[in-house]
Amino acid sequence: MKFIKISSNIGAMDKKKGIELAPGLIVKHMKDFFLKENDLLPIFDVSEIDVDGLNMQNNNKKIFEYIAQTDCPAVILGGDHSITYPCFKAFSKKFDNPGLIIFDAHPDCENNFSPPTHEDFLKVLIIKNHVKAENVVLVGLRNMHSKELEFLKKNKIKYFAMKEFSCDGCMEVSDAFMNVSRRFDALYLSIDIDVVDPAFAPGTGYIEPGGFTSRELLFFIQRIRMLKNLKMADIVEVNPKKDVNNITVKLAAKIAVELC
Ligand SMILES: [Mn+2]
Repeated sequence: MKFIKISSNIGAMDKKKGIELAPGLIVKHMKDFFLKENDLLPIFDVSEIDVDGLNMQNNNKKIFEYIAQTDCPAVILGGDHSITYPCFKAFSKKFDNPGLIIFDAHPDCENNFSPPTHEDFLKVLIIKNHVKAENVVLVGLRNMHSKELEFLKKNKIKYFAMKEFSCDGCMEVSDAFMNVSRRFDALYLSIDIDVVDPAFAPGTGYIEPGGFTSRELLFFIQRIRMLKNLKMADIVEVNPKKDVNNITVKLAAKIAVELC
């Protein structure tokens, strides 16, 4: 599998310090895993998009151009969640009916900044027609502003809130989002590490109690990995500066290895 490091923290505003360290450390810890859980060797090569961290527009342009020229499949290691904006924008130009499944505690539809930050990249992707609202699936939501909820409802965006998993069980709810994800010509998977409970992933900017266990997220990833239409993925919002004993970095590395 091809891995692309994007050491960008510029879209995380006041939460940014430390995020730029994540891609390098994730790759370092990917080497700790001997085999994947399906007993196969994890085989990967790593490249990097050179971002300066000063000008977001320049960064986004560089990222867009790089991803536009990248053959799928590929996994992107961020970086804050705003990188999904140029990545998906480039991805969407490659396929007829691209879909986006996002694991996140938040819907990231708060504002409408230009260029978008990690709090509103999804809203801007939708408003600017880089993705059809009906081709977006959100999983693991548990903290959103009322105006974000309104945006999700108005645009009929499919979402599976954290509460549904405790009521109906992981298997049942994951069957539902797997059925939707299968319909697209090409699927982009975006994983904000804060979808995991802070007990399992403390190294991130927004601590949101009541999330998935690391095993639950791995179960979902291993299922999505089997989808033939999965073409690109990203792992974002890991902050080694806020981590405890590398728990979060190692979880991100394990997710990356399972995506190989
Ligand atoms: Mn988030």
